[in-house]
Amino acid sequence: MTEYETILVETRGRVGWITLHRPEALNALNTQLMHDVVDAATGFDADRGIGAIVVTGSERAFAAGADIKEMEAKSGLDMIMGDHFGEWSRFAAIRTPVVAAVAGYALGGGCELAMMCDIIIAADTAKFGQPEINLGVIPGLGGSQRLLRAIGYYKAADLVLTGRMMDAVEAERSGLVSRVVPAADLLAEAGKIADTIASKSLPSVFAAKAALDAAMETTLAEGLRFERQAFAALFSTHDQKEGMAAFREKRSPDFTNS
Ligand code: CO8
Repeated sequence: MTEYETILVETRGRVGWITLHRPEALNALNTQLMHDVVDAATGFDADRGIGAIVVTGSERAFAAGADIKEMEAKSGLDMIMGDHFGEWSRFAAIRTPVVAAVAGYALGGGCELAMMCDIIIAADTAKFGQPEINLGVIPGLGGSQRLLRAIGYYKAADLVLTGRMMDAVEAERSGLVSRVVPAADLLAEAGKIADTIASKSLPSVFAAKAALDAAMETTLAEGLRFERQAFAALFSTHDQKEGMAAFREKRSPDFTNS
């Protein structure tokens, strides 16, 4: 397994784990960390032995945002030409479902990274926010777009315009967080969810994620068309026949990802 500078990576069964590891900076997302996460995630995505990915941080911070010290002296042109955003969209585009396991701070780019994942499990210690306005900027990795789609205009505007943080309970109530668990159970719960996803048939998991993504990005009519075609296409897989036969025979399916 590749050694990285800013993350820890391991495989547990069919789940790939990425742990952000810049403790000196509360896992702030610098360029190296972006390269490392994108490389590890796309590597897992290309591996048929992996059916789900977990991204997590430390007890104190999932990630406290993009690295302010790295960005501070840059010009607007530097930000555009350095393509500080582009590589993260490769992470957002991977086929494999990603579970974000969030404890502590998920701020700015940290909250945006969590929102590039498919399921957000929060420890009861988690704090979410888009505090960029306090720095004289605005969210730059989806905080004004994905957050609004997740929690609606008025809640998103409250966070983006005031820069305040919301706790795990408010985040779950708002629809940003899938489930809240006691901090001590966070990794075990995230692991269980990832194991469950990884036990399904890969073609149907990829199709489900693609259909959910389509819902975020297209009109209802186009999304419904996409869903219907993807649904029909799965009837040419072995696993559809196996899944339905297993139901009829009252046994667990033996999926072969084919
Ligand atoms: N960048 C760089 N270093 C950071 C960051 C950060 N985002 N957050 C924390 N650190 C560092 C601190 O500077 C400190 O380092 P040092 O000990 O060397 O001074 C260390 O981590 C510990 O932090 P604190 O001492 O501040 O810890 P506290 O417990 O007192 O406070 C907070 C924790 C509240 C999380 C506080 O650190 C904080 O407010 N951090 C900044 C949060 C923030 O504003 N995030 C948004 C950043 S901008 C952004 O994310 C834009 C995203 C889009 C960019 C796309 C291009 C890449």
